[in-house]
Amino acid sequence: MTALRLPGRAALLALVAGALLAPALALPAQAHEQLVSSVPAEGEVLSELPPQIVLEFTNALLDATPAVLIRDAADTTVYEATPTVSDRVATAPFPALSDGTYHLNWSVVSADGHRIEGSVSFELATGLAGTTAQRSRPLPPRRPPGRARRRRRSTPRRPPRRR
Ligand SMILES: [Cu+2]
Repeated sequence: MTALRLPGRAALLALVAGALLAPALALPAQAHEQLVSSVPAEGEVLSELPPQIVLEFTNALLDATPAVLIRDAADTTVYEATPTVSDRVATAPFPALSDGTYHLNWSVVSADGHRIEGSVSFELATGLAGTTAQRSRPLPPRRPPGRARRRRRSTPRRPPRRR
């Protein structure tokens, strides 16, 4: 009958256990749908252009303005598309891009009505020159706009040449 002598401690243990478990139990209810797999995969180095961008999610998607876009290493948008949504999967044609590193940004609405967004980084190493993007290397940092203007302004100040 030792258990009957310790009701206080048992109750305290139950409380502590409950307090520890509560946050863990609350998580699944708050979690949105997620990206399960993608083509290209995160961090993937592709030696061939895949035929399609494929984004697979944990649950069905709503066909509510889904969007994908690809940015190159200079953060220039080189591709934008409205993917086709079918159940848990969104697909879009894969563009003919030059070799380089890219970010694929996606935005879809999951079945619970929440818009979810994410980004997948990948690298193309096909040895081919693409048609959509001309550069395979990131652009050098842009010149401040003042420099070009200054040069243009200095031209009329030059003394006229002798004829
Ligand atoms: Cu959600």
